[in-house]
Amino acid sequence: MQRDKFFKEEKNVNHPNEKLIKTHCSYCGMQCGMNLRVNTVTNKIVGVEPRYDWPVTVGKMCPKGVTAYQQTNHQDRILKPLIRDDASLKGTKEGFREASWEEAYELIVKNFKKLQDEYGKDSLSVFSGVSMTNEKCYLTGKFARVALGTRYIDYNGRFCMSSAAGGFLRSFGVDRGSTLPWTDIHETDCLFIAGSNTAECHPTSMFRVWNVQERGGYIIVVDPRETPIARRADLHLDLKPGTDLALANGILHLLIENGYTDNEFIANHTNGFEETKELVKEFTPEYTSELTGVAPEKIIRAAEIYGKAPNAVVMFARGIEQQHKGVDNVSAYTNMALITGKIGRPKSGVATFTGQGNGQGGREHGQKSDLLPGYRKITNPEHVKEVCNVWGITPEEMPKPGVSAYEMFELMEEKTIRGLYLLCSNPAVSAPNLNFVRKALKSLDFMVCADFYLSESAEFADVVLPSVTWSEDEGTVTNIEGRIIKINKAQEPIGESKPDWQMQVELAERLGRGQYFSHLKTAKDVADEFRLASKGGYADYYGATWEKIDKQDGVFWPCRDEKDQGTPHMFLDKKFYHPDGKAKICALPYRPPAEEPDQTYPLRLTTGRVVYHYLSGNQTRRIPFLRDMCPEPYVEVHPELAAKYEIQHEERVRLFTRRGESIYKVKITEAIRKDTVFVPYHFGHEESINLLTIAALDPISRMPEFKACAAQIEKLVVKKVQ
Ligand SMILES: Nc1nc2c(c(=O)[nH]1)N[C@H]1C(S)=C(S)[C@@H](COP(=O)(O)OP(=O)(O)OC[C@H]3O[C@@H](n4cnc5c(=O)[nH]c(N)nc54)[C@H](O)[C@@H]3O)O[C@H]1N2
Ligand SMILES: Nc1nc2c(c(=O)[nH]1)N[C@H]1C(S)=C(S)[C@@H](COP(=O)(O)OP(=O)(O)OC[C@H]3O[C@@H](n4cnc5c(=O)[nH]c(N)nc54)[C@H](O)[C@@H]3O)O[C@H]1N2
Ligand code: SF4
Ligand SMILES: [Mo]
Repeated sequence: MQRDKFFKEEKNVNHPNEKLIKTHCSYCGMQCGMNLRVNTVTNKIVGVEPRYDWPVTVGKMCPKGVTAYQQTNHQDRILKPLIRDDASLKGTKEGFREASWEEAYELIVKNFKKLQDEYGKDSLSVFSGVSMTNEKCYLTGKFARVALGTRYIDYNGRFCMSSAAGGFLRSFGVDRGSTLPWTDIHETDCLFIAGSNTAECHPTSMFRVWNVQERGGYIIVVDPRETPIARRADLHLDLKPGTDLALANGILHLLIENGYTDNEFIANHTNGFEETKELVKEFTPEYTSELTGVAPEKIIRAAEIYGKAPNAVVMFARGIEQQHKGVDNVSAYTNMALITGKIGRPKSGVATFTGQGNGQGGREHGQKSDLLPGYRKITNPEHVKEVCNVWGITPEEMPKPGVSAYEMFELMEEKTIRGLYLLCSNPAVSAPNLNFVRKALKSLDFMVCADFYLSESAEFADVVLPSVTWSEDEGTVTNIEGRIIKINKAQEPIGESKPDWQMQVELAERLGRGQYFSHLKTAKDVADEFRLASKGGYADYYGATWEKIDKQDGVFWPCRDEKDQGTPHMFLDKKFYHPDGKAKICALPYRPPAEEPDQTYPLRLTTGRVVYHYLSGNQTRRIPFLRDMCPEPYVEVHPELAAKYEIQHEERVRLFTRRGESIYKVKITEAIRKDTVFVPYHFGHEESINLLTIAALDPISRMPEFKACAAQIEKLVVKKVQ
């Protein structure tokens, strides 16, 4: 029977006063299919149901997804613009008053103009995020470069996907997070998963993961913690944080030694094999074990399973990417697929678990300091010309490349950057080395923050603009697979909130740049211009019309024209995107984490997520069920380490590094290495683990090393009351 899935609105027969709006979850890169339930009398969202007709997640959702609808009409929504008159209250929640849009815009324009007149165009900056649609991400890049005319724009993907992007660009010449569709994954023979807490962070991938085992295949997990996926895996390589490059080289060594290479594939489709072979020679199981702390037998077994598997997928996430050698880690694990030829065919390949909802599309279309729409380079005159043709500016008017996210804070602190337009990110929680970052935000002359809830970062703003949640606007996002999908509007914006693209158009007009923006009256107008701007770039979305997306259950990029149905599998023709059509096998010498444990800081601190919260927690800490399930952060400590420090389960301890300190409840668990502690990062103010993390940046991706630094624990001294 032909299923009729091409209409957007369904009548909800179980609830006569409701309609269903087909859409996807607001949170992670899985972008699970859901129907939002909308009351047809009040026209408000009242609930959610999973979508079984969505091929990627087939009716699965996680605790965040099933409660995501509660964000829209939440009591904490900002309903009108907020202005703070007393700058001395910056850094607190205090001192905001409601204002009209006109007053807020006037104040922003006055201050932005004043700063640019006095200190030049580049005194302003834009810091954005990728929980937004492609259209909004695209327009944010144009807003920075055409409306503000500044070079300083970057975004939170710098803390998220930038190392994966850098590694894929180097290995393949193209950065699409997955070389194959998710609907292939359960049919492979081996999943090699490094640095991904899949069960908590991409939970709706798990039915495919377990299915691999059920079909007789193998799961190998690389993680310093015994996460839920590691617990049931066939092999858990419990390495020391920050040592992945050594492990990958050790596995490459064995794959080569034991004859698992595909020599024909190597000869015809790759470069760099001989140097790599030479480099990994010294990474014997014993030497690799010494560096990583993983038993040699486990390394041998991992190479054997991966090597023998007819099909295999190498997967990874932030555990390997958020290191100051994240790009090298990505290329090193990618080498496994390249030397064995397990890529460019169904059921085999390489994939990163894309983090944010639009972590893929949001990095392709101009929010990054050096990129323009369609993944074009701002340093390439041809690329600049192509985008200028769409924007209607001259190449001379295009700003130069800026700097990465963390480096923007450095420029704020030294007063090179004096104004900030922040949207869709909460860096006062999520950036590393927070004592410094908060100081940088405080030192700004003028700051605007667009958000739908007052975030910890909004507390530093002079003006807060009420944006809408994902359910009050429409557009596309690109999911974990590289599939462009459609987000539909379920409800009108509440209060006076507006979508970000609309604010940017209205601000551009008031900044005297209306000629480049005024034609954009709907999200669809932005979409049409955006597709055109991506046309001809390698992330080409031109053929991905909303109609086609609806009809095909999404469209994989590149999709170059009306006839093109998109590209679910990359490299089927064995053509990579480097000029010679070959992939690069990279020879990558091992280097340790930026900060190794020593006498004063003998422990390794690593950070990450729990299933109940999302990123900085500004959204999920407000949802009662999620807050109840995980009300506060904690530090995971192995029983032997706890015994050594004489600390008990649930006792509060001081955790500190060279950069900062905080107090956490202890969670004693055998699921962590004895030399490592872990803290989830979803909490604000004095609870933020980023007060302690290190801003050691990867030389290529400029990704901070969130996953490894040196730390120490101390019992709290209880002062006796006199
Ligand atoms: N519940 C939930 N889901 C989410 C998110 C969320 O905030 N909450 N965020 C989304 C986003 S934006 C992202 S980026 C993804 C992140 O998804 P993941 O990368 O899976 O999540 P993390 O918890 O950051 O880290 C993954 C694992 O890396 C391990 N790890 C730490 N150090 C190392 C190391 O040196 N090497 C290796 N191999 N592993 C290490 C940690 O123990 C952890 O289990 O999740 C997405 N999904
Ligand atoms: N220690 C440590 N730190 C980390 C990480 C880690 O593993 N460890 N992971 C890093 C990673 S992978 C990531 S992705 C970052 C994420 O860190 P952030 O960028 O801070 O992520 P969010 O909490 O999603 O912040 C988004 C903010 O924008 C708002 N928002 C959501 N949608 C919209 C919208 O459409 N428009 C507007 N204007 N606002 C919106 C939300 O309410 C929220 O306040 O954190 C990084 N920081
Ligand atoms: S897995 Fe990700 S996209 Fe799916 S419901 Fe959970 S948070 Fe939403
Ligand atoms: Mo992320």
